[in-house]
Amino acid sequence: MNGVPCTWMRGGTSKGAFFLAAELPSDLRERDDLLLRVMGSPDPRQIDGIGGAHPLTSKVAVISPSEDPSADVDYLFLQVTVDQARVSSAQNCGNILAGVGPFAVEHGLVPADPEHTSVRIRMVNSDGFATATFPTPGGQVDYAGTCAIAGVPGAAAPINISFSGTAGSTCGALLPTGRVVDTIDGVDVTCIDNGMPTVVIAAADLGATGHENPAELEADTDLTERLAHIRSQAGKLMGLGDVSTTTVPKMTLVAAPLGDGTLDTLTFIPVRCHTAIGVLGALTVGTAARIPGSVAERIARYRADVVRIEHPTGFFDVDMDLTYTGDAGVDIRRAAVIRTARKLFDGNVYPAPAATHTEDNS
Ligand code: NQM
Repeated sequence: MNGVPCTWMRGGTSKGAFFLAAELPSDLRERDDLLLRVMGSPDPRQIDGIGGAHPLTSKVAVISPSEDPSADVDYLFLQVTVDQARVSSAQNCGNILAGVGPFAVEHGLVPADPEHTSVRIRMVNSDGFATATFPTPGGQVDYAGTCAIAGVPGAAAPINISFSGTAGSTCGALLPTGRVVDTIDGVDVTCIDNGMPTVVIAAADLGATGHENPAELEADTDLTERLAHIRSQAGKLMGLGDVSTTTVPKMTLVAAPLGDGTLDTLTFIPVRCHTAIGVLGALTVGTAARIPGSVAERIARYRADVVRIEHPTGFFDVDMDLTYTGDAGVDIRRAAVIRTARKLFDGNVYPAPAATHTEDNS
C-alpha cells in the first residue's frame, strides 16, 4: 500500500494533518474517503488512524499555490468528524492556519527571507485573507522561541497573523439575521460571523455561570439540549439551513471576566466544549463585544488596547481596531492575533484499507 506525504503539525491549540493538494485525489469523494481512513474515522477513539479522538485534533489542511494573484498560497481547511464518516469544508480554522505559512515555506511554495517571512494566505473556505509572519533565520523556518500561548505548554516562535475580509465569511453578512439581538426560546442571542458563524448567549440566561470547566458543561444534558434547540433555530435565521450535522454555528456562552479580560467564554464547537477558543471564534466574539447592545457588549469590560477573551485555559488577545457602522456593517482597520505552531512529524501516512468483509474475533 502506498503512503501519502503528510506533515503532522500543531497549529495554535489544535493539531492536524497537512497535505499538498497535489498529493491528494482530485475527486472530492475519493479525497474525503482517504482522509477518513487516514484519521481513523468513524471511531470515537480513531484507533486505526492518526486522529486524536477530539475535534481539535482531527483536522486537515490542504495547501496549494494560490490561484489568486494577491495571495501566495490557498489554504483549504477540512474538519474530519471523529465518530462519523464525515469530512466538512463548511468551516475555517484559524488555529490550523498558524501552521500554513511554515508548511508553505518548508515545501518550497514561498521563498524564505533571511530573517522573517510573510506568507499571504487565501482562506478558501471563507474567501478571506490572512498574512502570517514568522521567523526564518538564514532562510529556514525556526519553530523555537519564547512565545507562550494559553492552552499549549512551553514556548515557541511567534507567528503573527493579520486578517482581512473575514466579515460575513460563511453567512454573507456580519450580522446575518440583520439584527444585533434575536430572541430564541426566550433567550437573547447575538448571531454573528466575523470569520466563524457564532451564536453568542449570556451564560446566566442558561442557568450557568460561564466559568464552569468544559467537561462539567458537556455533562449537563439539560443545558446541552437547550443549546442544541437554540442552535437549530439560529442556524436557520443565519441562512445556514439545517445545521444538525454541521460544525457551524459555534455556540459561545459569555460571562463577565474573572481576570482583567474583556469577557469570559465557553464555546461549544458545537457538541464538545472547547478547552480554549478558536481563533476566528475569538475574532468573532471579540467583534460582538464591540457592537453596541449585543449580548457580548452588555457584559464586556472595555479595554482600549486589545480584546482579551478569557477561556477555560487562560486568555486569547485579539488586537482589533474596528467600529460598528450600524446596519449590520463593521469597519475593520486591524484584526491580528499571535499564535505558535510546530512541526511534529513529517513523512508518509498510511491510510487504513478501504472497508472489506470482516470477521469479528473480539
Ligand atoms: O475559530 C475549533 C480550533 C477551532 C477553530 C472550532 C478555530 C477558529 O480551535 O478559527 O481555530 O471552533 O471548531 O481549532
